[in-house]
Amino acid sequence: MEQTLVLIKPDAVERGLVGRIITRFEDKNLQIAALKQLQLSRKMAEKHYKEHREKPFYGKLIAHITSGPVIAMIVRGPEAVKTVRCLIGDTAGTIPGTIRGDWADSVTYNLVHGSDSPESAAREMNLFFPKMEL
Ligand code: IDP
Ligand code: MG
Repeated sequence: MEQTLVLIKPDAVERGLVGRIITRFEDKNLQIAALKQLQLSRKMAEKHYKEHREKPFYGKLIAHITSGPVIAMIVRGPEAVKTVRCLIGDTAGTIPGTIRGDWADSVTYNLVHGSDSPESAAREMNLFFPKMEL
């Protein structure tokens, strides 16, 4: 079984989409192995998104992810990294039937984060759930 990190971003929490987003993962028979709500500090946000620090949208990205509470989850199942990314959809939210494709407001307010590889998943799970035995 593989594990991956999912963040339900502040726009989704604000819009009351938490339950419906979790249901998308559960409907695909993925398990929620850990879950917590937290407010990201700037330092934590910068660590999480460090690969984007030179990008033109970086400032907006950090401002958004620190703007309110997020839900952090470890999602578990066969090929969890890939399956979660498929359920989330593309970054811009152009694919109907995916979480972003159905509900995202824009590329900045695209509701949810999913790790992009098993290596990223390991790093991100350790960042958000440092004391858990993964
Ligand atoms: P991903 O979340 O689909 O993996 P990344 O390329 O890793 O997409 O970018 C991280 C986050 O940064 C995206 O989810 C999105 O919120 C934001 N982002 C990415 N590209 C753009 C852009 O071109 N304009 C504004 N925000 C962007
Ligand atoms: Mg990414």
